[in-house]
Amino acid sequence: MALLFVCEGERNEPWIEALNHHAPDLEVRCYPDLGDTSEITYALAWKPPAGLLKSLPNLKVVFSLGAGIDHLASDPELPKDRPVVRMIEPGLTYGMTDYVVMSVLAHHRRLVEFLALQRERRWEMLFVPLSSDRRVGIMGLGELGGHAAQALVGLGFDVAGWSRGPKELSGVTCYHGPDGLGAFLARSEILVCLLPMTERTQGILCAETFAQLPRGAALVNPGRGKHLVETDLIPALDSGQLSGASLDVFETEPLPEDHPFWSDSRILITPHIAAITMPMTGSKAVIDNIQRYESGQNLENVVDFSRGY
Ligand code: NDP
Ligand code: OXD
Repeated sequence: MALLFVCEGERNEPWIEALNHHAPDLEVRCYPDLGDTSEITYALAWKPPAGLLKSLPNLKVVFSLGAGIDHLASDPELPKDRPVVRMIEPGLTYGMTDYVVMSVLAHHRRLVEFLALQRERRWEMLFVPLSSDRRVGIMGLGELGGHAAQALVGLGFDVAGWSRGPKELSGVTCYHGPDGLGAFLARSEILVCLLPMTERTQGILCAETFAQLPRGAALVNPGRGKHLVETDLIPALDSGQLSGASLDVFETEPLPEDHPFWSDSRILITPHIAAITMPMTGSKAVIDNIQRYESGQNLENVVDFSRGY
């Protein structure tokens, strides 16, 4: 039994060390050094080359190195008869909550405007409402959205969330489904997108959606670049319908040098680092699941391809 680690651009050593910390007897191979492919039973992957996973004849389970699985689903040859497990681990969950709290506070406290005033050496006391008077809306109340929502409730914000099916979360006003979207948007002064990328969620952050938000709302998108119709953002900012945006993900990554978002001071940009899977805690999640599987128990966090996440 061997586990194949595939992640372009990531250093392999911390992962080999962490996987072997939790499973000293596990043989870890790193792409492209496959060796005898018939010995590979598990893969832990981020954006594997198309067709690679299909070429492993005895693969039992595919583990996604990330919470999202669009990087696997885009492989037309992904072996869907094998379970695909998405990553849920504290590094991602707490990292994302940090990012969401930071971004919501930045928009709530008008950080971009204060920074502009500082550059002009102007002392101007812009009004900032209480957090309890600020309505934040989180699209996606799963592992990441749910945790971030609870943290914002803890800071006193008036938080709502929107999910596919009905949900109950302490202190959070919950909406769901296409029928709940309008009422959810109408109250979201700061809109955070933590949806997975699916056929239904692609392009959901568009002019039609922005028009349903309160005027001057802010957008925070750490979900996926394709959630946002990028050509709709600057017109919404120019018209005043949106006041600002924090974007961590983009249709094309890295964001091309000549992209208009770079030079727009109303847009705060981070390079897809809102949350990162940590080797030690991420490996533990994988090894725990392998041990569960090997002892005949059900795997946790298996992707349901019929709903796309
Ligand atoms: P989950 O699968 O745990 O949660 C997804 C949530 O979205 C669920 O609440 C689900 O509803 C809801 N949802 C899905 N489809 C719809 C729909 N059509 N309409 C309404 N709600 C919908 O995912 P995670 O929270 O773990 O991760 C979310 C995403 O965050 C990832 O897929 C990834 O794209 C992104 N991400 C980005 C990172 C970054 O660094 N920028 C890092 C990690 C993740 P329900 O509860 O009813 O199923
Ligand atoms: C993820 C990501 O999906 O980092 O985990 O984007």
